[in-house]
Amino acid sequence: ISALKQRFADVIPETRERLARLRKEHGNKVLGPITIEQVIGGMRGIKGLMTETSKLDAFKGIKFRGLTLPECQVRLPSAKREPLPEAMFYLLITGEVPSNSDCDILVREIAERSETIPEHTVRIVNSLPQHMHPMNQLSIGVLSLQTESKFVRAYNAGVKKENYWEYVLEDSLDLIARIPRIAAMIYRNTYKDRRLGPTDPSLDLSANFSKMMGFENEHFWELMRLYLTIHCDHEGGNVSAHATHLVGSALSDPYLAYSAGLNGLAGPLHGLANQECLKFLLKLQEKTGQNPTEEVVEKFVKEILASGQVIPGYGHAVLRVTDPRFVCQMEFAKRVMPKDPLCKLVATLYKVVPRVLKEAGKAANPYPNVDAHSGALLVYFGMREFDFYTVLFGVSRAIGVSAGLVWSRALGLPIERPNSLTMANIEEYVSKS
Ligand code: FAM
Repeated sequence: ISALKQRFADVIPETRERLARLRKEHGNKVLGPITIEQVIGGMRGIKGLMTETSKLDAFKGIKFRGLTLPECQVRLPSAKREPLPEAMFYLLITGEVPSNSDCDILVREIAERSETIPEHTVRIVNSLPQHMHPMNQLSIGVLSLQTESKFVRAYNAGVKKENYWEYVLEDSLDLIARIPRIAAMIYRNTYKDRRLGPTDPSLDLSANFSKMMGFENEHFWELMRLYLTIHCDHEGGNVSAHATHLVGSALSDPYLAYSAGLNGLAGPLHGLANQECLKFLLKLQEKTGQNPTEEVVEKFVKEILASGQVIPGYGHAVLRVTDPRFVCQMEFAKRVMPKDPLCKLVATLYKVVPRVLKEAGKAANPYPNVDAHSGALLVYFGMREFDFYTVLFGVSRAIGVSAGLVWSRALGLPIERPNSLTMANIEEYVSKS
């Protein structure tokens, strides 16, 4: 039994007790009102989900098990400097920062699990047409892995509810280990020569993922470690996390559940936004040249706003400060590629856009989000295929949402079934109140 599984098994009883106490002593307390506007408006702000892995703070950004991103960068084990996504999974599952040796065991375990991919998955992914969006290919690939689900086998064999988590954890580890290989196959099939780069069993998930895609630059491996760590989780209400949780609540296995999450991530208002950001940057560069002044950039930004479009990469539904995930990518750029014109353009936009958006007075948050930077970093290393960027996001998000699934099963959370109303129901309620 691995350190991760043992540690998780240790913390489950006390967490179950906490939950039971909360339910028993406070179960009928009211957490907040629900307005009709919220019911119509995408349930914004309704406190209606319990997610253990992370919590978004409007001013500090995402907290993973209580740790801010800068704290994670300092405390999580690394291969060189950036935190390892494997360490993040350990943190999300156990609530504790792993020791270097426990993290190493997990890195090795995931590397071993990544070696085996069913033959039919390889055949299915290789048969997909090149013009199919990489996100659709990823979702199909993940779904095809479902034949391997240990949870399904255990469930059919009648395993007890209190032990579901063990098999969901097994499936999650397999999924996290295998999804990079599927993503790399999609990258090579869609844009390159269909041959995967060689892996090295002594390396971590991010390095091998990069190698399979054909990136041998070790700075790119570091970028992947950072990228896969910072995109993994953003509390429970976002579309990919919520969709995964919802489908998992029907006791669909992690492959079925995450495939659903990926389908949500593929939407332009969610994960696809990062490719929009890069398009915007390239358009700006094309129009204004390599090193435009702040004045020139400001003019361009104002024109975009005047034409009724949004500035991609800026604003957020919850955050009210610069996204710390933007900040750490900007720091990476300053360290690794200080002279890169596209990253400099990102920095110039950062000086200009918040001021312009504040002046315009509409956006609740005029600061950049995670998507404002990632494309420029990837382009620097030669990954210009921006249709693929959301797949990277998907590889990362598997870590957070499967940790969420493991917790949901460990706590025995029930099937999700909110009440829905017709417009007539609401009108009737209003007429009586
Ligand atoms: N540029 C121009 N106007 C903006 C804006 C931006 N970047 N962000 C918000 N606004 C406008 C918004 O369109 C709305 O105008 P209307 O009242 O005319 O509809 C007004 O400001 C109030 O919106 P809000 O309350 O500040 O934002 P929301 O919570 O409704 O929406 C976002 C949040 C992220 C969808 C929105 O800020 C946006 O469209 N940003 C640009 C696209 C983007 O960067 N998406 C990435 C999101 C990312 F975090 C992710 O999920 N991957």
